[in-house]
Amino acid sequence: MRLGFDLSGKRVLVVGLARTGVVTSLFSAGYGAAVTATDERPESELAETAAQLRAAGVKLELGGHVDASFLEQDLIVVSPGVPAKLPPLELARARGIPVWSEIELAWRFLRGKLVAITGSNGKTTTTALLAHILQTSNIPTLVGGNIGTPLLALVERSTDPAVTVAEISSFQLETIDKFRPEIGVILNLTPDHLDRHGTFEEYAHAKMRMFENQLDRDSALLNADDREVTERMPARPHIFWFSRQKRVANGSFLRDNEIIFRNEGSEAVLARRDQIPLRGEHNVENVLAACAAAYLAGATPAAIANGVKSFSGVEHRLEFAGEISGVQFYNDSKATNVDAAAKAIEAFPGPLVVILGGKDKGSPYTPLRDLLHDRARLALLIGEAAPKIANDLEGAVEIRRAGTLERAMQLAIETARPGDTVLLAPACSSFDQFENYEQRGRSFKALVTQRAGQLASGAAGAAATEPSSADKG
Ligand code: UMA
Repeated sequence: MRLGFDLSGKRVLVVGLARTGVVTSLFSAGYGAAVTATDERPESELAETAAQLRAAGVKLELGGHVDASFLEQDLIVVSPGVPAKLPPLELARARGIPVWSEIELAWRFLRGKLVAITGSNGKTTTTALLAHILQTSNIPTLVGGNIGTPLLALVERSTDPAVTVAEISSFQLETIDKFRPEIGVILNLTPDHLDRHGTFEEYAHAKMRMFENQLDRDSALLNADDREVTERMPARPHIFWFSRQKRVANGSFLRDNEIIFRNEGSEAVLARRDQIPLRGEHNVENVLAACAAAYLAGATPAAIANGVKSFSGVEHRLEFAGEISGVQFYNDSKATNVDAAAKAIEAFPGPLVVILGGKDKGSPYTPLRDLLHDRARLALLIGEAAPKIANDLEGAVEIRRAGTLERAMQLAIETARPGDTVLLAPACSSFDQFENYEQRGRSFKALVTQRAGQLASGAAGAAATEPSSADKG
């Protein structure tokens, strides 16, 4: 039974007007709240959104935030991209006004079971895989959160027998209150978003808030191989583990080729390792987590195996983008931190040409040194973070500053030899040069397609101009 929240007649301020803020404003207005929505961007950049919201009766404050408005509210809902410590939010908190993330509000309205997945890396793949397994099991499934669709957008479609699979970020967890998933999953904890959270400890604290309201009857599924996770094991929920390295008493693990789930002495075989269609050892962990969560959410072993086998992967995650003259191109634009980039590089034996860079997030790039030294013939650097990356990688691998993705692709194509792999695994966010990592990934793929097309038309052109043997005679 969810807590609910009566929005009718309440004054609600929505901060940030991208995907989350628009859905939150319309949802709150639809439930009878008096909604004000604010964004630091000016109306000229938000024309369509502004028209849509005004039509729904939402009052707008654009081109900056007005402190006084933050103090005249019953509830403030912030978008994930809005810093939780924004000064007017602190003023509101000091007045006792609740500041919630959108997932808090959504949780109060969502019907059915919530499986929430967090971690530094693998969230999107695990969320998509779990949703796919549950769909394969004919369990009514909704999927959303950090993966792209705000959870509030799922509320109207949620039903009591449904399972909502939610990818949850540290930004979203920073401002929860009573948010409580029936099944909470944490995949791993490595430094990320330090530019926002300040320290690893603060970041890890935000992530572990996922479990803070869970009750004895809820489940927490944790990575037994990650010390940063095991050290922070929550006290209250029923604990399950997943492990690639050991056989756990309660949870999922590998035994030879089998993925086993064990609980209080009884065992089930959920799938086989050789059925996993994804590259990389890190994906074995994601599959172990998704299989265990699916089993806990009611999927049968047969359906889990079918779901694993038939999963086609996630866009921008070790996504094959094409082949040009014997060189394969892979798009891992979603590798927006150092650990994700390391896992992507580890998934290929080499030789690699790796494209790195973008907006720095505050972590050192030195953990990539050995991997690049062993597997890469060249690192091509783009974006704002290039000087710091060059400094951190100096001497480990040949480095060239490419500046833009276009130039990096040109250099990659010139340098790579047949059998090589060109990998976009930036280890940075994209916001210095792109709207988001999706746009960066799509640009990469478009460049591959474009270049392949040029070569094909060049070859066709050459064939067309080459005289036939009859002509030669
Ligand atoms: N803004 C302000 N004031 C501020 C700061 C920002 O008004 O002080 C405004 C911006 O001008 C902009 C809006 O706030 O209009 C930005 O909101 P947002 O960044 O939260 O954008 P959404 O489209 O709502 O996307 C968010 C998540 N974004 C972030 O966490 C940065 C999306 O995750 C998520 O898919 C979406 O909600 C739906 O839940 C993206 C992401 O990059 C994929 N996530 C990070 C990651 O995965 O590493 C955590």
